[in-house]
Amino acid sequence: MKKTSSKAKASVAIADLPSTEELKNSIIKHLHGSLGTDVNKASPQAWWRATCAAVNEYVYDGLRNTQRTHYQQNTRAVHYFSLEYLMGRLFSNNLHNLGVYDAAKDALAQLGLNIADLEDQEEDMALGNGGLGRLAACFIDSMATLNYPAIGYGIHYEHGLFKQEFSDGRQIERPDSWREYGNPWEICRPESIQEISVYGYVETTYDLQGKMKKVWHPGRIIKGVPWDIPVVGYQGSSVNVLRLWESRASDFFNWDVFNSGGYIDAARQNIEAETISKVLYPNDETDAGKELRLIQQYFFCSCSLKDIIRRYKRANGDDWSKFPEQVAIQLNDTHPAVAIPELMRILVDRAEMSWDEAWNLCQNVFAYTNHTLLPEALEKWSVRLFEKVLPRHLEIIYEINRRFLVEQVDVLWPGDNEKKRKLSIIEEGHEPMVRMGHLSVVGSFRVNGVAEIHSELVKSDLFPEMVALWPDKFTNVTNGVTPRRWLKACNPRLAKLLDETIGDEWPRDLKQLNKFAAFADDPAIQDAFMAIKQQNKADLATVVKKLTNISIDPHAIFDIQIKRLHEYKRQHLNLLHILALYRRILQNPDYDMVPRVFLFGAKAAPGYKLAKEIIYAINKVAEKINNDKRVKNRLKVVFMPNYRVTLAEKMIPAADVSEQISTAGKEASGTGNMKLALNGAITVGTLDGANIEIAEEVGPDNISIFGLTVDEVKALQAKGYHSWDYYYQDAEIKAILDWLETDYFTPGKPGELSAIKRSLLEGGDPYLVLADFQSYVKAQEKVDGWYRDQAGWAKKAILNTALMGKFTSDRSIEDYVEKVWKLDSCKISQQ
Ligand code: T68
Repeated sequence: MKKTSSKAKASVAIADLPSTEELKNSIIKHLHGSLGTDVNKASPQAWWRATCAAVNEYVYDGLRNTQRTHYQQNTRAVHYFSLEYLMGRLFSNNLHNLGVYDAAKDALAQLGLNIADLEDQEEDMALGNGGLGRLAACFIDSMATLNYPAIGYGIHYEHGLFKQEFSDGRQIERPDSWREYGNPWEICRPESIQEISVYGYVETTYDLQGKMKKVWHPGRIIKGVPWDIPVVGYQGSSVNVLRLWESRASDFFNWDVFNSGGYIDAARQNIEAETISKVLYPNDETDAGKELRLIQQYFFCSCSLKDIIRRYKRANGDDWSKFPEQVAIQLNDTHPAVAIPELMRILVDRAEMSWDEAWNLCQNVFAYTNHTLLPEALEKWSVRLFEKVLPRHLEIIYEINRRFLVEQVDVLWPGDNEKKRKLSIIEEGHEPMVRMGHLSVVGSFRVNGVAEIHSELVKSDLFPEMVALWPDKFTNVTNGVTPRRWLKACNPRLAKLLDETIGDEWPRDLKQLNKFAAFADDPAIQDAFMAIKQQNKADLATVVKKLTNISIDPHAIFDIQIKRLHEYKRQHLNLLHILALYRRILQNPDYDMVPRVFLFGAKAAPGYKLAKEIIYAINKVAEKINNDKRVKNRLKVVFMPNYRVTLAEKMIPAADVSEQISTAGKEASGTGNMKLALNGAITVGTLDGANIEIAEEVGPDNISIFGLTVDEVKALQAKGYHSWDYYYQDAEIKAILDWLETDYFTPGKPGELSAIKRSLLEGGDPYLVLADFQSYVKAQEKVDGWYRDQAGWAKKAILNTALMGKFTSDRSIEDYVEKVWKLDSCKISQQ
């Protein structure tokens, strides 16, 4: 008899899903048999681990079925190369995707346990900085859900993104040890260990026929140990794998040193090898340029390529001709671009393929996604460093570049040295640099940006000459988010209302949400929708109280800005608006505004001084406002500490207003904007990144747009932007900036908050905060007006949810499949 839990759908990869009773028995079995403890004395940790183990029985079933099917059918697969995966917690995600969340909840309840308490036992898997890393996590969820043969490759960092604490309002970083006591979702695969080389020198040799051969004599050999994390597709579709590499000292190498009496040296080299996967670099949108970072990039690319080739050879032997038919590799930004010369090295030096044949093969395997136009984020490596770490790869890059300049650039622009200088993979100068963006474009068959406008700017502003060379190479794939995590799991109340009104197909077919638009004017649905928002806000108020001891009123507008802290994202513009409101209240005690709670969540890169000053300023202003009786609760400001996926899941369902206020042209796409609108928040935003497409979908009545457009930004900067003019001509701006210099917010310490003013005036206000300020204030006044009409607001909020169907990561993946990967989906057969 087929046994399924009441709610579970027939799944593809997994034959029999457990009933509540079976899950309960399995949890107890694991409590005894895997955890060695008893129901009477088990800690919440032990219960959580036992439940994970019970769930894994089904996950592993799906994993085996998926892997066997892919192997038997010898499918073409995509290999997603990313230095970051911001997974968050996996417990409730896996339960939801398996379709056994309710069964598990009931089973645990019967055991006297609350599932939410167990969820809180799990540390976030924070192996990423922000949008780029979270996008990778959403994508692997979608690839599994849509049954695409796909594998994610990355680094098994021992420490993910730092934990953030505040001390007197200032950010303190603490190490994150997400797997200190082991992680129940990962499987170590010592049978698939790889060894990779770094450092050393290249010898030029000649064979008997006089043919030149380059031999790389590495200085160090490092072992890569793979950890596999099963990626469970929705309703158990496929169970794919995220394979993360951990670095270890090579046994072979240590043995040598050990024998020659160098015990301490061997230990030191062990430590160095293990350093590679120790810690995630906490810099988003900046190029760290550090040796260890380059080694991290090469380490995971080389391990992953060897893994891919091992699997390919198992099916195809030494015949390389089918490689590009079987293998697509997606480079998540330029961080894994060193995979291009590495594959060339393997083909030319190891497989002894001709350069032309190897290059042809390479160019049909790689595709590159660009995530930024910010100059400081465009990766460059000094030639000197490259030569030290990867001497043979540098030679290969030189040869790729030489041929590119001769065979492509000089053919289209004969004798044009300026073009060659601009297009060269090697940037000339005092310190010559390898440009990883150029390398990625030259070595890939497709290049995409992550939102319509961004993809246009990639072509017009970043690589115009490359477009002239290869017009068909460039395309757009607008980002998306998985509705399983970002609606179904994080907002169960709204998910239930949707199930009841439009059916339960929306989590795998988000366009179905369109049907919800028909209810936008229905008073009963409006009431239900607003009641859900109210409950979510009350829940968040409890979290806020617990984390910050600040009391907030769930009836106020919850206005949320959650994202990494960066000048271009303009958290300081938000702060200036808060100060303007505060000042208006002080000047006019009866100032009429809908009470608003401004909530922030953001980590600043540890070395980014101004970003940290902005956090400090927001915290200090918050302290003052929150304790000022004259405000009469019209304003509250909360900076949530340690913003991460798990906190996002609590904040997003409770948002009324979503702040998406980057300088136009700077935010490649944004994905938080999608999550918030999907959960019924109304966006206050600039015409930047995916905001433009969100505005197209929801329509101008349901979004509050402000500020300069990309073209206006360019025109203003071309003509010369003078932020001082705004300071002198706008009394409100002047008063606010001057206020920040006094000791009003930092009693006895004047000047403590002056960094913001300095950057906006002496610093020239590079992100046009002052230019957009009044337009922003008006957009906020519009929102305030809208909120006074609760039925009108409910309609807008409902329409935001209903019209966000485009922004599922399933659609993004289908776009990649069609425009880039050309994959077939593969139905998994059960054994
Ligand atoms: C983000 N980029 C974009 N970078 O800023 C965002 N960078 O607009 C976009 O929606 C998102 O990517 C997904 O496409 C990042 O998150 C990084 O985190 C990063 C990390 C290291 C180095 C450079």
